[in-house]
Amino acid sequence: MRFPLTCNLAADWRIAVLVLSVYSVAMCLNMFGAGTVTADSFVAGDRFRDCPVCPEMIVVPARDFVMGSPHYEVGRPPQERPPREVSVREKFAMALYEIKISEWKSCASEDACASGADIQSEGNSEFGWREWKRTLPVVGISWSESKKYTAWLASKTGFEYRLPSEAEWEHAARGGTSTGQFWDGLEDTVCEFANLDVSNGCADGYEGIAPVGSYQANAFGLYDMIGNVAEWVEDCWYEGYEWAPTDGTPSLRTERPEPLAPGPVGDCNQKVYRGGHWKSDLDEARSASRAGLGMDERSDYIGFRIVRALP
Ligand SMILES: [Ca+2]
Ligand SMILES: [Ca+2]
Repeated sequence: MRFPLTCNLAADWRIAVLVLSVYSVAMCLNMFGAGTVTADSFVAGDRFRDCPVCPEMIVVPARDFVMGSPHYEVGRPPQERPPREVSVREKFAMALYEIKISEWKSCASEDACASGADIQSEGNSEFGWREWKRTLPVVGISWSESKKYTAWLASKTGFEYRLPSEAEWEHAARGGTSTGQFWDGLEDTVCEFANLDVSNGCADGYEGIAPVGSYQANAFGLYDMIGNVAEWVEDCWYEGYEWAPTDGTPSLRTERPEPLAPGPVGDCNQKVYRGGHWKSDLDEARSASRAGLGMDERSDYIGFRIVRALP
């Protein structure tokens, strides 16, 4: 009975192809984030990318940490105080690098991000940012414009992409440390970890912005959290942490909890940016250091980095 045997072999072969195809599709869906991957599937340090032009992400652990300048850092500006215990309750994913020019261009090419004409009038290059290598981080992007990028990524992937809260950012920058910088703070080691102003004495070959990932990562595997380009976060600007949330969410408060309560009032027309940049001295390039700028202002010092919630 050779005929049925041939039939069975052919059928087996077709089933094998079918199973392989279904498996491949499932793998693709998982790879691009449309599968049933839950937060429990991720562990800290996992890397993934939700689409071919999406930034590479790394999973940051949930943790309690002390946010702000510790008491022993004498003379720190009041906006870094009072130091307080903050609980980042959920692990999340953060872009390994500052958002690159090439990544911004993917958004701009779909008309979802600013792409030139309106920025050109300010005398910059074709796309309104400095066009060196494609691995350079994008700068000259306002806070409002950076939000368009996260909205584009969210709609493209179906995942919650957004700017980090200031608490998430500082937790990620510290990488489990409580010192001024995530490295040991010795002056002769600075040049291995951060692209800062030439006055820091680094013969690193970059007087301006460096390609992302040119310096060593912190303990969470994140590059350039300190230095290179400063990074927008979600929070409104405020002069101190008196009324800032302690659960890892952004501070969006514009009024005191009670009219006569002491402490600063937030200004949501200004947003916080973090980490110092290529023109910063060491004092500015600390995990606790913070600054604010108008939400529609642009700067050659400021780019951004994104996070994604894990479902
Ligand atoms: Ca440098
Ligand atoms: Ca940076």
